[in-house]
Amino acid sequence: MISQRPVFVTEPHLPPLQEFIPYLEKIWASKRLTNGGPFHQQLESELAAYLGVQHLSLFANGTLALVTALQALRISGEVITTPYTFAATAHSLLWNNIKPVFVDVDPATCNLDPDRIEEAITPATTAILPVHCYGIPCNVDRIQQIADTYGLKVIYDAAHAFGVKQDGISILNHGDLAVLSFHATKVFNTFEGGAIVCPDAKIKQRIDYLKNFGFADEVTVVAPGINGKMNEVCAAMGLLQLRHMSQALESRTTIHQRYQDAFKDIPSLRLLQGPVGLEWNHAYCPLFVGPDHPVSRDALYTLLKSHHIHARRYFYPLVSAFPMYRGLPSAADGHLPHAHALAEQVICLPIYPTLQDEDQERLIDIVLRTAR
Ligand code: T4K
Repeated sequence: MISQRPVFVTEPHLPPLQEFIPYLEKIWASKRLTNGGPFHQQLESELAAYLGVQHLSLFANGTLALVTALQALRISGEVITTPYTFAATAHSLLWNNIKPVFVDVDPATCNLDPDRIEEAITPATTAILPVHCYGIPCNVDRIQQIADTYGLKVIYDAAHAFGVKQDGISILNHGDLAVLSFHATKVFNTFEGGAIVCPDAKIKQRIDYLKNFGFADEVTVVAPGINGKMNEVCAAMGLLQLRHMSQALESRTTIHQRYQDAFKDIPSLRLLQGPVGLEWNHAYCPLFVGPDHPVSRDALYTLLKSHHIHARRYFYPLVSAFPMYRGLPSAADGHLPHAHALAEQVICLPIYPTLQDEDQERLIDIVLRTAR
Protein backbone atom coordinates (compact mmCIF):
# COMPACT_ATOMS: atom_id res chain seq x y z
CA MET A 1 0.00 0.00 0.00
CA ILE A 2 1.28 3.48 -0.85
CA SER A 3 2.06 5.55 2.26
CA GLN A 4 -0.08 8.63 2.82
CA ARG A 5 1.67 9.86 5.97
CA PRO A 6 2.11 13.65 5.99
CA VAL A 7 5.44 14.92 4.74
CA PHE A 8 6.53 18.49 5.52
CA VAL A 9 9.05 20.74 3.81
CA THR A 10 11.33 20.10 6.73
CA GLU A 11 11.48 18.32 10.04
CA PRO A 12 13.82 19.39 12.84
CA HIS A 13 16.99 17.38 13.20
CA LEU A 14 16.71 15.80 16.66
CA PRO A 15 19.60 13.81 18.10
CA PRO A 16 18.63 10.84 20.32
CA LEU A 17 16.77 12.10 23.42
CA GLN A 18 18.90 10.04 25.82
CA GLU A 19 21.96 11.97 24.65
CA PHE A 20 20.30 15.23 25.71
CA ILE A 21 19.50 14.12 29.27
CA PRO A 22 23.05 14.53 30.68
CA TYR A 23 23.08 18.16 29.46
CA LEU A 24 19.77 18.81 31.21
CA GLU A 25 21.05 17.19 34.40
CA LYS A 26 24.00 19.59 34.39
CA ILE A 27 21.71 22.58 33.96
CA TRP A 28 19.50 21.36 36.82
CA ALA A 29 22.50 20.76 39.06
CA SER A 30 24.15 24.12 38.39
CA LYS A 31 20.88 26.10 38.39
CA ARG A 32 22.49 28.24 35.68
CA LEU A 33 19.73 28.72 33.14
CA THR A 34 20.77 31.72 31.06
CA ASN A 35 22.85 34.97 30.87
CA GLY A 36 26.04 33.58 29.37
CA GLY A 37 26.23 30.29 31.27
CA PRO A 38 28.80 27.54 30.68
CA PHE A 39 26.99 25.86 27.74
CA HIS A 40 26.57 29.27 26.10
CA GLN A 41 30.31 29.94 26.40
CA GLN A 42 31.19 26.47 25.18
CA LEU A 43 28.88 26.69 22.18
CA GLU A 44 30.29 30.06 21.14
CA SER A 45 33.81 28.67 21.03
CA GLU A 46 32.89 25.28 19.51
CA LEU A 47 30.79 26.91 16.80
CA ALA A 48 33.49 29.45 15.91
CA ALA A 49 35.94 26.57 15.48
CA TYR A 50 33.47 24.37 13.56
CA LEU A 51 32.44 27.17 11.20
CA GLY A 52 35.97 28.50 10.69
CA VAL A 53 35.22 32.05 11.90
CA GLN A 54 37.00 34.31 14.41
CA HIS A 55 34.18 35.04 16.87
CA LEU A 56 30.46 34.72 17.18
CA SER A 57 27.82 35.94 19.59
CA LEU A 58 24.84 33.67 20.24
CA PHE A 59 21.28 35.01 20.13
CA ALA A 60 17.78 33.88 21.09
CA ASN A 61 16.86 33.88 17.39
CA GLY A 62 18.08 35.10 14.02
CA THR A 63 15.71 38.07 13.85
CA LEU A 64 17.00 39.63 17.08
CA ALA A 65 20.51 38.99 15.78
CA LEU A 66 19.73 40.90 12.55
CA VAL A 67 18.18 43.82 14.46
CA THR A 68 21.21 43.95 16.75
CA ALA A 69 23.79 43.63 13.95
CA LEU A 70 22.33 46.76 12.32
CA GLN A 71 22.49 48.59 15.67
CA ALA A 72 26.03 47.46 16.39
CA LEU A 73 27.24 49.15 13.19
CA ARG A 74 24.93 52.16 13.72
CA ILE A 75 23.28 51.63 10.34
CA SER A 76 20.66 54.26 9.45
CA GLY A 77 18.94 55.95 6.49
CA GLU A 78 18.58 53.55 3.55
CA VAL A 79 19.79 49.97 3.18
CA ILE A 80 19.88 48.00 -0.06
CA THR A 81 18.39 44.54 0.26
CA THR A 82 16.65 41.72 -1.59
CA PRO A 83 12.89 41.23 -1.88
CA TYR A 84 13.40 37.47 -2.37
CA THR A 85 13.79 36.44 1.26
CA PHE A 86 11.93 35.74 4.49
CA ALA A 87 10.05 38.64 6.12
CA ALA A 88 12.65 38.95 8.91
CA THR A 89 15.33 40.41 6.62
CA ALA A 90 13.36 43.56 5.78
CA HIS A 91 11.58 43.68 9.15
CA SER A 92 14.96 44.02 10.90
CA LEU A 93 15.39 47.29 8.98
CA LEU A 94 11.97 48.64 9.95
CA TRP A 95 12.64 47.76 13.60
CA ASN A 96 15.62 50.16 13.29
CA ASN A 97 13.67 52.89 11.43
CA ILE A 98 15.72 52.18 8.31
CA LYS A 99 14.21 52.37 4.82
CA PRO A 100 14.68 49.19 2.79
CA VAL A 101 15.59 49.72 -0.86
CA PHE A 102 14.79 46.58 -2.85
CA VAL A 103 17.07 45.54 -5.68
CA ASP A 104 16.38 42.71 -8.10
CA VAL A 105 18.06 39.31 -7.89
CA ASP A 106 20.14 37.21 -10.26
CA PRO A 107 17.89 34.30 -11.32
CA ALA A 108 20.85 31.92 -11.45
CA THR A 109 21.57 32.31 -7.71
CA CYS A 110 18.38 33.93 -6.34
CA ASN A 111 20.69 36.46 -4.64
CA LEU A 112 21.07 40.25 -5.00
CA ASP A 113 22.26 41.11 -8.50
CA PRO A 114 25.46 43.14 -8.03
CA ASP A 115 24.91 44.82 -11.42
CA ARG A 116 21.77 46.47 -10.03
CA ILE A 117 23.16 47.70 -6.69
CA GLU A 118 24.96 50.88 -7.75
CA GLU A 119 21.89 52.45 -9.39
CA ALA A 120 20.04 52.08 -6.05
CA ILE A 121 22.65 53.96 -3.99
CA THR A 122 21.66 57.45 -2.80
CA PRO A 123 23.29 59.88 -0.32
CA ALA A 124 21.16 58.20 2.40
CA THR A 125 22.51 54.68 1.74
CA THR A 126 24.64 53.35 4.58
CA ALA A 127 24.73 49.58 4.03
CA ILE A 128 23.88 46.54 1.93
CA LEU A 129 21.96 43.66 3.50
CA PRO A 130 22.20 40.71 1.08
CA VAL A 131 20.94 37.19 1.80
CA HIS A 132 22.80 33.98 0.95
CA CYS A 133 19.46 32.57 -0.17
CA TYR A 134 19.02 28.79 0.37
CA GLY A 135 22.70 28.74 1.43
CA ILE A 136 23.96 29.64 -2.07
CA PRO A 137 26.66 32.33 -1.68
CA CYS A 138 26.13 35.86 -2.93
CA ASN A 139 28.70 37.39 -5.25
CA VAL A 140 30.68 38.49 -2.20
CA ASP A 141 33.65 39.95 -4.09
CA ARG A 142 31.54 42.26 -6.26
CA ILE A 143 29.41 43.31 -3.31
CA GLN A 144 32.49 44.15 -1.23
CA GLN A 145 33.99 46.09 -4.13
CA ILE A 146 30.83 48.23 -4.39
CA ALA A 147 30.70 48.69 -0.60
CA ASP A 148 34.35 49.81 -0.54
CA THR A 149 33.84 52.24 -3.42
CA TYR A 150 30.82 53.91 -1.80
CA GLY A 151 31.88 53.57 1.85
CA LEU A 152 29.02 51.22 2.78
CA LYS A 153 28.82 48.48 5.39
CA VAL A 154 27.79 44.95 4.42
CA ILE A 155 25.77 42.74 6.75
CA TYR A 156 24.97 39.30 5.35
CA ASP A 157 21.74 37.63 6.30
CA ALA A 158 23.29 34.16 6.43
CA ALA A 159 20.26 32.52 8.07
CA HIS A 160 20.46 29.67 5.53
CA ALA A 161 24.23 29.45 5.27
CA PHE A 162 25.32 27.38 8.25
CA GLY A 163 28.57 25.58 7.40
CA VAL A 164 28.67 26.70 3.74
CA LYS A 165 32.15 27.03 2.29
CA GLN A 166 33.44 28.28 -1.04
CA ASP A 167 36.86 26.97 -2.07
CA GLY A 168 37.39 25.70 1.47
CA ILE A 169 36.61 29.04 3.18
CA SER A 170 33.49 29.80 5.22
CA ILE A 171 31.23 32.28 3.44
CA LEU A 172 30.42 33.64 6.91
CA ASN A 173 33.75 35.47 6.87
CA HIS A 174 32.51 37.95 4.27
CA GLY A 175 31.06 41.37 5.01
CA ASP A 176 31.31 43.38 8.22
CA LEU A 177 28.98 40.96 10.01
CA ALA A 178 27.02 37.83 9.11
CA VAL A 179 23.87 36.62 10.85
CA LEU A 180 22.83 33.00 11.32
CA SER A 181 19.51 31.42 12.31
CA PHE A 182 19.32 28.24 14.36
CA HIS A 183 15.52 27.95 14.17
CA ALA A 184 13.98 24.47 14.44
CA THR A 185 13.59 24.33 10.65
CA LYS A 186 17.25 25.05 9.93
CA VAL A 187 20.18 22.77 9.05
CA PHE A 188 21.56 23.30 12.56
CA ASN A 189 18.95 24.06 15.21
CA THR A 190 18.87 25.04 18.86
CA PHE A 191 15.02 24.98 18.98
CA GLU A 192 15.16 28.76 18.47
CA GLY A 193 18.46 30.56 18.13
CA GLY A 194 20.84 32.56 16.05
CA ALA A 195 24.25 34.21 16.04
CA ILE A 196 26.24 37.14 14.72
CA VAL A 197 29.61 36.23 13.23
CA CYS A 198 32.09 38.94 14.20
CA PRO A 199 35.53 39.56 12.68
CA ASP A 200 37.13 40.81 15.93
CA ALA A 201 36.75 40.74 19.69
CA LYS A 202 35.91 44.47 19.95
CA ILE A 203 32.76 44.27 17.83
CA LYS A 204 31.78 41.04 19.58
CA GLN A 205 31.99 42.84 22.91
CA ARG A 206 29.71 45.63 21.69
CA ILE A 207 27.24 43.05 20.37
CA ASP A 208 27.37 41.18 23.67
CA TYR A 209 26.41 44.41 25.46
CA LEU A 210 23.60 45.09 23.00
CA LYS A 211 22.02 41.65 23.44
CA ASN A 212 22.06 42.09 27.24
CA PHE A 213 20.11 45.37 27.61
CA GLY A 214 23.31 47.36 26.97
CA PHE A 215 24.95 46.32 30.28
CA ALA A 216 28.76 46.65 30.12
CA ASP A 217 29.01 45.76 33.81
CA GLU A 218 26.70 45.61 36.82
CA VAL A 219 26.22 49.38 36.98
CA THR A 220 27.01 50.62 33.46
CA VAL A 221 24.53 50.64 30.58
CA VAL A 222 26.10 51.80 27.30
CA ALA A 223 23.15 51.48 24.89
CA PRO A 224 19.41 50.78 24.85
CA GLY A 225 20.10 47.11 24.22
CA ILE A 226 17.55 44.35 23.92
CA ASN A 227 17.23 40.96 25.61
CA GLY A 228 18.57 38.74 22.83
CA LYS A 229 20.40 36.12 24.90
CA MET A 230 20.36 32.41 24.17
CA ASN A 231 19.46 30.26 27.20
CA GLU A 232 21.35 27.22 28.45
CA VAL A 233 18.88 24.58 27.19
CA CYS A 234 19.17 25.94 23.64
CA ALA A 235 22.96 26.17 23.91
CA ALA A 236 23.10 22.56 25.13
CA MET A 237 20.97 21.50 22.15
CA GLY A 238 23.48 23.23 19.90
CA LEU A 239 26.42 21.39 21.45
CA LEU A 240 24.66 18.08 20.94
CA GLN A 241 23.64 18.95 17.36
CA LEU A 242 27.24 19.71 16.49
CA ARG A 243 28.19 16.11 17.33
CA HIS A 244 25.76 14.91 14.63
CA MET A 245 26.32 17.51 11.91
CA SER A 246 28.40 15.54 9.43
CA GLN A 247 25.83 12.74 9.25
CA ALA A 248 22.97 15.22 8.83
CA LEU A 249 24.76 17.08 6.03
CA GLU A 250 25.56 13.82 4.26
CA SER A 251 21.87 12.79 4.26
CA ARG A 252 20.85 16.17 2.84
CA THR A 253 23.36 15.80 0.00
CA THR A 254 22.04 12.33 -0.84
CA ILE A 255 18.43 13.51 -0.88
CA HIS A 256 19.29 16.49 -3.07
CA GLN A 257 21.18 14.27 -5.50
CA ARG A 258 18.14 12.00 -5.83
CA TYR A 259 15.97 14.99 -6.78
CA GLN A 260 18.67 16.12 -9.20
CA ASP A 261 18.84 12.72 -10.90
CA ALA A 262 15.06 12.42 -11.09
CA PHE A 263 14.41 15.79 -12.75
CA LYS A 264 17.55 16.24 -14.85
CA ASP A 265 15.87 15.42 -18.17
CA ILE A 266 12.90 17.75 -17.70
CA PRO A 267 13.85 21.15 -19.13
CA SER A 268 10.78 22.87 -17.67
CA LEU A 269 11.91 22.02 -14.10
CA ARG A 270 15.06 23.63 -12.68
CA LEU A 271 16.89 22.83 -9.47
CA LEU A 272 19.38 25.33 -8.11
CA GLN A 273 23.07 24.59 -8.79
CA GLY A 274 25.93 25.98 -6.75
CA PRO A 275 29.16 27.24 -8.32
CA VAL A 276 32.22 24.96 -8.65
CA GLY A 277 34.07 24.73 -5.31
CA LEU A 278 30.91 25.14 -3.20
CA GLU A 279 30.42 23.00 -0.10
CA TRP A 280 26.67 23.51 0.11
CA ASN A 281 24.58 22.59 3.15
CA HIS A 282 21.43 21.83 1.07
CA ALA A 283 19.43 23.90 3.52
CA TYR A 284 16.51 23.95 1.06
CA CYS A 285 15.65 22.25 -2.20
CA PRO A 286 13.95 24.89 -4.38
CA LEU A 287 12.44 23.59 -7.61
CA PHE A 288 11.52 26.19 -10.25
CA VAL A 289 8.51 25.23 -12.35
CA GLY A 290 9.00 26.98 -15.69
CA PRO A 291 6.10 28.60 -17.65
CA ASP A 292 6.30 25.81 -20.26
CA HIS A 293 5.77 23.02 -17.71
CA PRO A 294 2.41 21.32 -18.36
CA VAL A 295 1.30 22.05 -14.79
CA SER A 296 1.72 25.40 -13.01
CA ARG A 297 3.66 25.79 -9.77
CA ASP A 298 0.46 26.41 -7.81
CA ALA A 299 -1.25 23.39 -9.36
CA LEU A 300 1.75 21.24 -8.38
CA TYR A 301 1.67 22.67 -4.84
CA THR A 302 -2.02 21.78 -4.53
CA LEU A 303 -1.52 18.36 -6.10
CA LEU A 304 1.24 17.52 -3.62
CA LYS A 305 -0.93 18.75 -0.77
CA SER A 306 -3.72 16.43 -1.87
CA HIS A 307 -1.18 13.63 -1.35
CA HIS A 308 -0.31 15.02 2.13
CA ILE A 309 3.02 16.41 0.93
CA HIS A 310 3.38 19.92 2.29
CA ALA A 311 5.95 21.64 0.08
CA ARG A 312 6.39 25.38 0.62
CA ARG A 313 6.61 28.36 -1.69
CA TYR A 314 9.68 30.03 -0.15
CA PHE A 315 9.73 32.92 -1.11
CA TYR A 316 6.26 33.77 -2.32
CA PRO A 317 4.88 36.38 -2.02
CA LEU A 318 7.88 38.67 -2.26
CA VAL A 319 8.64 40.69 0.86
CA SER A 320 8.26 43.84 -1.27
CA ALA A 321 4.60 42.91 -1.79
CA PHE A 322 3.78 42.97 1.94
CA PRO A 323 1.58 45.93 2.99
CA MET A 324 4.34 47.67 4.98
CA TYR A 325 6.69 47.69 1.94
CA ARG A 326 4.57 47.79 -1.20
CA GLY A 327 4.31 51.61 -1.22
CA LEU A 328 8.08 52.00 -1.55
CA PRO A 329 9.29 53.10 -5.01
CA SER A 330 11.76 50.17 -5.06
CA ALA A 331 8.86 47.73 -4.51
CA ALA A 332 7.20 48.72 -7.81
CA ASP A 333 6.25 45.74 -9.98
CA GLY A 334 8.43 46.44 -13.02
CA HIS A 335 11.47 47.10 -10.83
CA LEU A 336 11.94 43.49 -9.66
CA PRO A 337 11.18 41.25 -12.68
CA HIS A 338 13.54 38.38 -11.80
CA ALA A 339 12.42 38.24 -8.17
CA HIS A 340 8.79 38.20 -9.34
CA ALA A 341 9.42 35.37 -11.79
CA LEU A 342 11.22 33.27 -9.14
CA ALA A 343 8.46 33.87 -6.60
CA GLU A 344 5.88 32.67 -9.15
CA GLN A 345 7.86 29.53 -10.03
CA VAL A 346 9.41 28.30 -6.79
CA ILE A 347 8.37 25.34 -4.73
CA CYS A 348 10.67 24.08 -1.98
CA LEU A 349 10.67 20.30 -1.80
CA PRO A 350 11.04 18.35 1.46
CA ILE A 351 14.67 17.88 2.45
CA TYR A 352 15.77 16.73 5.90
CA PRO A 353 17.86 13.85 7.23
CA THR A 354 14.92 11.70 8.35
CA LEU A 355 13.00 11.97 5.07
CA GLN A 356 12.02 8.40 4.20
CA ASP A 357 13.15 7.01 0.82
CA GLU A 358 9.63 5.87 0.01
CA ASP A 359 8.21 9.33 0.71
CA GLN A 360 10.78 10.94 -1.55
CA GLU A 361 10.05 8.35 -4.28
CA ARG A 362 6.32 9.04 -3.92
CA LEU A 363 6.94 12.76 -4.30
CA ILE A 364 9.24 12.31 -7.30
CA ASP A 365 6.68 10.08 -8.95
CA ILE A 366 3.94 12.71 -8.55
CA VAL A 367 6.18 15.44 -9.99
CA LEU A 368 7.30 13.25 -12.92
CA ARG A 369 3.69 12.48 -13.81
CA THR A 370 3.04 16.23 -14.26
CA ALA A 371 5.69 16.29 -16.99
CA ARG A 372 4.08 13.58 -19.15
N1 T4K B 1 16.46 35.58 7.47
C1 T4K B 1 16.07 34.60 6.65
C2 T4K B 1 16.56 34.59 5.24
C3 T4K B 1 15.25 33.56 7.13
O1 T4K B 1 14.86 32.57 6.29
C4 T4K B 1 14.83 33.59 8.47
C5 T4K B 1 13.97 32.54 8.98
C6 T4K B 1 15.28 34.63 9.30
C7 T4K B 1 16.10 35.63 8.76
C8 T4K B 1 14.87 34.74 10.74
O2 T4K B 1 15.48 33.75 11.57
P1 T4K B 1 14.71 33.30 12.93
O3 T4K B 1 14.33 34.54 13.67
O4 T4K B 1 13.52 32.46 12.53
O5 T4K B 1 15.79 32.51 13.65
C9 T4K B 1 10.14 29.22 8.92
C10 T4K B 1 11.00 29.56 10.12
O6 T4K B 1 10.22 29.90 11.25
C11 T4K B 1 11.98 30.66 9.86
O7 T4K B 1 13.00 30.51 10.83
C12 T4K B 1 12.61 30.56 8.49
N2 T4K B 1 13.44 31.69 8.20
C13 T4K B 1 11.54 30.44 7.43
C14 T4K B 1 12.12 30.33 6.03
O8 T4K B 1 10.77 29.29 7.67
P2 T4K B 1 7.54 29.26 8.59
O9 T4K B 1 6.54 30.21 9.08
O10 T4K B 1 7.50 28.86 7.16
O11 T4K B 1 7.65 27.96 9.50
P3 T4K B 1 6.54 26.84 9.81
O12 T4K B 1 6.21 26.91 11.25
O13 T4K B 1 5.43 26.94 8.83
O14 T4K B 1 7.39 25.51 9.58
C15 T4K B 1 7.64 24.94 8.31
C16 T4K B 1 7.49 23.44 8.40
O15 T4K B 1 8.48 22.91 9.26
C17 T4K B 1 6.16 23.01 8.99
O16 T4K B 1 5.27 22.77 7.93
C18 T4K B 1 6.49 21.71 9.74
C19 T4K B 1 7.96 21.84 10.04
N3 T4K B 1 8.23 22.10 11.47
C20 T4K B 1 8.25 23.41 11.91
C21 T4K B 1 8.50 23.66 13.23
C22 T4K B 1 8.50 25.11 13.74
C23 T4K B 1 8.45 21.06 12.33
O17 T4K B 1 8.42 19.89 11.91
N4 T4K B 1 8.73 21.33 13.64
C24 T4K B 1 8.77 22.60 14.13
O18 T4K B 1 9.03 22.80 15.34
O19 T4K B 1 8.96 29.95 8.91
